[in-house]
Amino acid sequence: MNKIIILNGPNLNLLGEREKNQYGNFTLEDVEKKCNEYANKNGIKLSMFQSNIEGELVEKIQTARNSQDGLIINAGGYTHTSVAIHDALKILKIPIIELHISNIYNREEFRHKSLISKVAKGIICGFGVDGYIMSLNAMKKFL
Ligand code: CA2
Repeated sequence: MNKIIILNGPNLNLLGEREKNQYGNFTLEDVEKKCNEYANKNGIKLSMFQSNIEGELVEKIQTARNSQDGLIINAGGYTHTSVAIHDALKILKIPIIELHISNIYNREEFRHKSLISKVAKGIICGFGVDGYIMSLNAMKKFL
């Protein structure tokens, strides 16, 4: 059974509560439920983890090195700033998918730069929370 981890970065715990026009009505709990349903149907052993703390995300990435077959990351605001997350991801040998709910390229200029893209095998962005299922489907094909 393939093991996949989905990491969510800062503020994604607030999904569905604010900024609904940008990120939609679904809560992170709703998204996790949909992902778990998809994983169960598709024989994937799925883990999901959200943190607002950069170091906690780095630690999860390091742990994934020897325990996961694929990693999907929506690093939130850290996408645009975190050398530490970039460096941790760079060490992994498993496929990485960068995920964003919104299209970061039609938003403010500071969101156009991603430090994750350079180490990702593929990027899914702009499809709302459907992107989570899309990225699991895409990851299945990489494994
Ligand atoms: O579009 C995405 O998925 C983002 O990664 C979301 C981040 C943003 O900083 C990135 O540029 C693009 C923001 C996380 C969600 O922030 C919320 C803030 C308030 C209410 C709900 C979510």
